[in-house]
Amino acid sequence: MKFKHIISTLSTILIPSLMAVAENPFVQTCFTTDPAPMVDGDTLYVYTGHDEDGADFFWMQEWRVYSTADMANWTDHGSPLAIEDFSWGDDRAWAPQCVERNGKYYFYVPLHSKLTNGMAIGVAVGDSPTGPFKDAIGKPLFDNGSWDNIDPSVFIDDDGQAYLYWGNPRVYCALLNDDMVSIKGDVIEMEQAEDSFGAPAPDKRVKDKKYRDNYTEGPWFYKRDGKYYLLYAAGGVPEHIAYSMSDSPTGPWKYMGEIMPLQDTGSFTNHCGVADFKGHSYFFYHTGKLPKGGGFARSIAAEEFKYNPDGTFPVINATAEGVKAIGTLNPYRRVEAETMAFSNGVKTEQNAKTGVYVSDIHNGDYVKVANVSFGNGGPKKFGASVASALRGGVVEVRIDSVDGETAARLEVPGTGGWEEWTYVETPVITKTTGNHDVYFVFTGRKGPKLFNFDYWKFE
Ligand code: FUB
Repeated sequence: MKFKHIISTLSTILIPSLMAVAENPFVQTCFTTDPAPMVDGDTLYVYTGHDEDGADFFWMQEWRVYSTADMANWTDHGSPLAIEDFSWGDDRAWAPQCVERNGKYYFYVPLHSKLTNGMAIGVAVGDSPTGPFKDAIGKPLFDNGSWDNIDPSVFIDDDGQAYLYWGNPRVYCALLNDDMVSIKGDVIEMEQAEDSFGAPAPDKRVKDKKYRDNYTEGPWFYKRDGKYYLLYAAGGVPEHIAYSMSDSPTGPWKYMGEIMPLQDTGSFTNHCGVADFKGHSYFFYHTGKLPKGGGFARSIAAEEFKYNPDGTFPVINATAEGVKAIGTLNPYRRVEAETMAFSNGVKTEQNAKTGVYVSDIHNGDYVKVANVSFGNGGPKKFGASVASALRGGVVEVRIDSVDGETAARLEVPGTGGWEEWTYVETPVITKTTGNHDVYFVFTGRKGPKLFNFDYWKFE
């Protein structure tokens, strides 16, 4: 039995469905990094980097987006932005952040600049949180040939002034014009001192002196209840997460201590983002905890926390359980197959015709959808859009665990191509009411890929 399978099976025995969670790391279909949450209406989006399988450095090619309405089921929106969308960039799709202003979505990213051979900050713009995005200005937003220019974090203050923070190992701040795609005035380098960031900037440190902490990279800048927060990866490598607070958006900053101390995560970097969503506060970070994970194969995770009464942070530790569901999923409308609380074995792919779909399905793989609300009557029919260039297989719809009661058994035929989609239906065999975790367990011939899976629905 695969490791992930054992963990998931145990968790379904131990956790009743009303306590449904998105297990950490909460994306299992590929490696994801540097999570940047953004709340837009009743949805929380997370923008990420993407570590390539088998990488020996941060050779990252694209950024990805995931969303949730309930904190347990995450929809994979694929990659709406990649290195090739910036004519002036050629490498290192590092830590992003997206913010909304006046109905437009501004996607700030660091990447390697062909123009100066350093890292530069770019900005793309789109009309929706999931893109498509395009380079907003056809040139870098900031590019001076320095390797410091990574990890942009943008926040729009109550008076409309937007601020951009970034940097490794120095921390910089610039004001943005209202257009969000140009810098107003000079770039300010924040003074680093023991009081503000735990230690002076690297070139000003006294050799062998032990400092309280030190700023490294990955700033996350925002305001809450009138206080400004700057969270960051600290301590060099391995990194922990620390923070500073201020009464003003441009400092002076006061070092406040560690939020996520060093954890046994298998990743020597950490990178955080914070969001309040539907009355809860969430801390996002990354680890190397997926199978085959590590320093260049990272995965995003989340924890719920409560601010202390004075607005300071509690200490937050990494958990395998992740965060609890704060809503249910309606199975009586089309649900994308790439909406999931956990998966084992499968991957996702995307193209212009179909969008994102679940692929690489083999015998025994499965997808878990958490806290599905069947109501009192229960469904009569289950259907799914599937495609197979080979012989297809079966979607077993299991309730509450991979071995749970079978609610339906959908035969998937060969359709003549991996992109030849057909909608197949089957009667529900077992009456299912109330809230349950649903497992789509895929079975068929051992060895080959069985089919692709685009969306599903109960009726
Ligand atoms: O993901 C590439 C780099 O690693 C990020 O820009 C840093 O914050 C660190 O997480």
